[in-house]
Amino acid sequence: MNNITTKLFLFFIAIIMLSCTQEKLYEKPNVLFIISDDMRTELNCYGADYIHSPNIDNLAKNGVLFTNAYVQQAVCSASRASFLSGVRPNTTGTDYPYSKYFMNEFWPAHPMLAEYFEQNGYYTHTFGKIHHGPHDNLKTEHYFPKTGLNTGSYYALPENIEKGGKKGRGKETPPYECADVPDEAYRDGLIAKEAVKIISQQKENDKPFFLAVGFVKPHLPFNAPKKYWDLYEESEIPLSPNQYHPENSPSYSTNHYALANYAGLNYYDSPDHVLPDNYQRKLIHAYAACISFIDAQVGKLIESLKETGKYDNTIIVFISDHGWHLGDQQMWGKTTNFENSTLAPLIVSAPGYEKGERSTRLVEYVDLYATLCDLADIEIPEYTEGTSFKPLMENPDREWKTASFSQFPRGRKMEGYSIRTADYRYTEWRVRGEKVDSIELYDHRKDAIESVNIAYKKENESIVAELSQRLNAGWKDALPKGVLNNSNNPVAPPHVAYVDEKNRPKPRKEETLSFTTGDLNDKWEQAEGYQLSVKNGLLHIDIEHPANYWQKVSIKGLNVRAHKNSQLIMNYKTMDNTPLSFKYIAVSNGNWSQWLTRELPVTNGELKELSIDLSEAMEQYEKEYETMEYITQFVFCINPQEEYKGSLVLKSLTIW
Ligand SMILES: [Ca+2]
Repeated sequence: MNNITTKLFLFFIAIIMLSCTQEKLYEKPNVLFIISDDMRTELNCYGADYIHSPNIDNLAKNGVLFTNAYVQQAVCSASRASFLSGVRPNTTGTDYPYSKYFMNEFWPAHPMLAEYFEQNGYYTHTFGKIHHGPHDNLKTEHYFPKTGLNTGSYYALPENIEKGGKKGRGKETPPYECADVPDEAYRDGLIAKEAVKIISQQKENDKPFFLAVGFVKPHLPFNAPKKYWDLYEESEIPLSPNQYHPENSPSYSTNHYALANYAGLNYYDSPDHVLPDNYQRKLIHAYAACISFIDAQVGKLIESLKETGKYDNTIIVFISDHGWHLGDQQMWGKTTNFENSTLAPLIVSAPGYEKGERSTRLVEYVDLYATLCDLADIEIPEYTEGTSFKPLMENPDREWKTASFSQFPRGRKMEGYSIRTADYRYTEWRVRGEKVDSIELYDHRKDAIESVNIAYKKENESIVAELSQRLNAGWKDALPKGVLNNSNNPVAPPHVAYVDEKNRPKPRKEETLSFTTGDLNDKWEQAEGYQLSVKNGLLHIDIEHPANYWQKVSIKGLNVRAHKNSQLIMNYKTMDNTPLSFKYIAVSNGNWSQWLTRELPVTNGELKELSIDLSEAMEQYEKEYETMEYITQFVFCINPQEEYKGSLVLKSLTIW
């Protein structure tokens, strides 16, 4: 080659290389991030062989299924705030719902996953339930149908829609529904439909895309079209092998509010707190139908990726936000530190990585942020507190984290911190983050269903000491060999619920509630143990059984300006001359202070007026949170817990 030919040759090589580099930009992988709600690993590919989940099973065949993926806090808001931001609950400061600190300080300074991909050149669009609550605050394009087709309810059957009233669900509506309706009669069908529409538009888009699709099932109520119920024979549905509160475990390790929010049987309807077998089968059948319903929606998304020609270059992630107790440990619900709540599905299919593999290594949902960045070759922000598990996508059996971490509060004063190692789950329930109130230990080699707490057995002293040390050393101490995490985030202040001030109506000077119709004002809500009814303009509050959960009778949607002379005035009578004690809390912006008690004089069936000075409640509140500007909710119980007989009758109630 002479000199000119060489130069020309090099020039053409350079052009080709340049165009390759440009091509490369557009070859960034797309991301389809699918989130289900309250779905534990009850999937066929996870070994629940009675479940019909062909589409998610296929996804697992094309990717890596993680058998030991744990959420950091088993409730929608805290879990989502954590994995969508890439930091842990003590950094987000979000328990339930989203916190003021998270919304006003953390989020504005740290992009959530979809926003971060947008900042890195991606087209982003989110659908359905991604965050918990603040949909309007999402910075990306977002689609969220309020209800299914032609209904104003969580339900599709006319009788359930009617029973649901304004709230759409509640004490009058069943915890499940089987309706012969199309998928789009429920929100998830509409969410899938809209996502398919946007996926098909990506054919023309030369930008890579990040689409997050959040389905709202199998969250209660377990409503699904009949065709998904028909996949199951109810008599063949397996029941939990572990239906009792774990032996030697503190009473607060479980809780029982979820089914009590609906009609039908719950924890208190049976002397041993275990539901009858046929009702358990019905509930699990309904949950399974919801899983198959979601599976079909996942199938639609993947099919449309294939039709659009984007499937081969798309990372697909399938997760939930936490697990669920299906009758396990006497529970139907979440919000615990047990395996049933904290273990959740995680399947990742990514072009160029392992297919059809399972990894038994411990991973955490907080790792998702870093992992997706890593797989898409986007810089992982240094403040994130997860670890990219891309190395497990290449080699699912390699050594990895030595522990995963979860936590759950009980009220504002106690929190359980839990560590899961390959062999054990160990939990410390701490009061005010310091004094340990109780501990739990389960040996997963012998007791995978967590049925007996063995923390107090003499022979376990040394393993308890070791696990306590590891729990207190924290997550940085459990990272894979050679992995460093340089995050140094401040510990968030105590949870103060976020309220969008833009949507707040002008506060009132006082609010008087009276009961002139047969309908309970939509402000009232009774929790487990209470029955509310209106007779001749009087509200009867009857205690049916003792209840250990904090929420009793609640008056919501108040908007009364608080001041130093604020009072609650009750026009009431007592029945049967049973002395009543009245325990109450004034609530502002979702924050509660401590319970205060007032004795209610017996009235021998005559109506009397009683004023309760709210200044002490306000002082308590202000000690813990902030200046109380409004009373937004009032919560009370009568004769709580052990002495539970009695009825209170109200003619009117005024807060000013
Ligand atoms: Ca959830």
